[in-house]
Amino acid sequence: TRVEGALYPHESETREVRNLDGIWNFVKSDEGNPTQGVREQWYKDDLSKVKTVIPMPVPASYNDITTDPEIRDHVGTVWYDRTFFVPNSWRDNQRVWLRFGSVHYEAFVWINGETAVKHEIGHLPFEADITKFLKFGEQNRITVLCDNALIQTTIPQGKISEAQRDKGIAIIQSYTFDFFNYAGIHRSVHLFTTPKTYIEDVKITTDLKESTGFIFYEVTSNGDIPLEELRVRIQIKDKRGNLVGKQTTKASELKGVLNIENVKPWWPYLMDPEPGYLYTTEVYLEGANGKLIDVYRVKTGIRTLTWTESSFLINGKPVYFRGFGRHEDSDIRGKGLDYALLTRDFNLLKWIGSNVYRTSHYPYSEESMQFADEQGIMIIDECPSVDTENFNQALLDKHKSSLQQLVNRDKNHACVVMWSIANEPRTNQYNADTYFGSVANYTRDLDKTRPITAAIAVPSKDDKAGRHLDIISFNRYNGWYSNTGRLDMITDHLVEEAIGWHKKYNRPVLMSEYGADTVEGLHILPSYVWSEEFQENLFAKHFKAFDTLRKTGWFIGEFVWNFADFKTAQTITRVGGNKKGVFTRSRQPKSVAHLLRKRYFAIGKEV
Ligand code: GCB
Repeated sequence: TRVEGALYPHESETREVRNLDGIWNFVKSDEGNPTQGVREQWYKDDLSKVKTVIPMPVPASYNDITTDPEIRDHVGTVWYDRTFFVPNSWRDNQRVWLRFGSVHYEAFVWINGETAVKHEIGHLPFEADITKFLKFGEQNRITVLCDNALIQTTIPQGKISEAQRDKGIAIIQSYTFDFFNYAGIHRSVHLFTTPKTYIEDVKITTDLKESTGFIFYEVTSNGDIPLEELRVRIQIKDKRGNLVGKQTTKASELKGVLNIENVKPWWPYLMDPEPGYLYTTEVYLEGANGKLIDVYRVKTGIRTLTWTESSFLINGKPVYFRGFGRHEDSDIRGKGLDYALLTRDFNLLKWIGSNVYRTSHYPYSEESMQFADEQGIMIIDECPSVDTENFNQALLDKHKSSLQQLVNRDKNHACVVMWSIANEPRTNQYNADTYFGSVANYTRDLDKTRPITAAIAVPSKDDKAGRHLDIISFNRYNGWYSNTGRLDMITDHLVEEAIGWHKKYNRPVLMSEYGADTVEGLHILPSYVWSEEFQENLFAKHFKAFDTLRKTGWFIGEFVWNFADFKTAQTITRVGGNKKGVFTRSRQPKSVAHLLRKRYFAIGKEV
């Protein structure tokens, strides 16, 4: 099976990388006519020759860039194109690849009018060898069709319907999940080169024994040179660039293990004075005669993960998670990758003393995963399945595919400490047991080194999926959705529910969501829903329950919903979006942030 986009495009002495980010041309199909452009072959020439184009930034969601509601709320297909130059120097003896970090939800890509690659499921990378479509030493054209429609067999699910509107029919996209269905070319577009025979994948796992670290590596190559004529030379460098380990395999054997003496393990933030310590694994693919063929470097954090019926340990030490559910979301850019935002968010995570977040409710950018490795922020890595219902085979296949692509992409990240296979699936429904048994086992086959969880919202007594998980995560909005405004109905309910989960499944338990919508600057005393006072009081009642639960030994973490305010579909329960952020959408603290900061640092100091 083809390894889809397994390696992030890093440059090396055998690889060049070029970025196609910038302003592209953009046009949307007419409403209700998503196949128009394909039928009329818009990809055969510049889009500007068939339609009036507007400028559109890449990476970004297209929704909030213009002032046109028809673009913000568009359902169906949109088109992008641009030209780029390919130098003569790329002509010989190499492959040229095209790689997208993410296009939501489905993408078709043409190069100079020829089909180059297709991909379904947002938030995941895809790539293709486009050498044969290119004109070297000349200008080339790339055309992208992007479809945002969600139906019952997409991940996540949605529904499309028609409704009457003034002068015609409207296409309505509905979905039950609570974040705006932003669409477009969300992450960077890269062109990169590799030699004809190249490193296709590198898989790294690590282990520790006293002061020795172990790096297990497995390299996959692809290309014309037969495996018998290939070997790999591995070099491990420490953070300062000193060589601390090396090894050359026998021909045709592209795997092995290296020992690192006096190892510096990868630790989460506040568990070590130097959290996020990374080595570099340098992979040299060589001919049997030692001739250099391809080079790729992977950052490697050396750490172990272990889990029992009551605990989760990193490097043998129990971990208590102080975290957040988050979103990739900000004004104007929507879900578009933005380095300024990314850096600000990590600064805030560290300011508040957090050691973890869940990538609710889809995979986040590869750039953010690299950041988390370096900062020692742990990640519960979630696939894009949210609010799943009406379980069926087509959905199951796609759900598995999303996990296969996710594990493939993120397997080498030290920051990833758990896979989350779903958020709030309807696990009380018929078939949920076999469906999630299948998804969990499939994920475990892909990676046995990390535990599996899912964020569940049905009451524990009705749940049919938890027995397939290693760690139970539950979402509950005491004082908000249940017993709204009743601060006196939070602590005991929460303690009882957590105990219920542990009793039913005998697994470690964490709370993956709790919170209250809060309008920044709204003050009401005594505290009242939507006010900053209410958010603070509601958090304090949760803290009381968490402190009781922590004494049990099996309660392993608390995750606020949400890190920051974010945009949702238009509804009467959301004023300008979901306001459960501890930070505003522009990343400034609400008053609860200071309260949470005291708690997260106090707990962080205990370890
Ligand atoms: C949930 C969902 C999350 C929502 C949140 C809310 O349970 O998992 O996506 O945003 O509740 O605020 O309603």
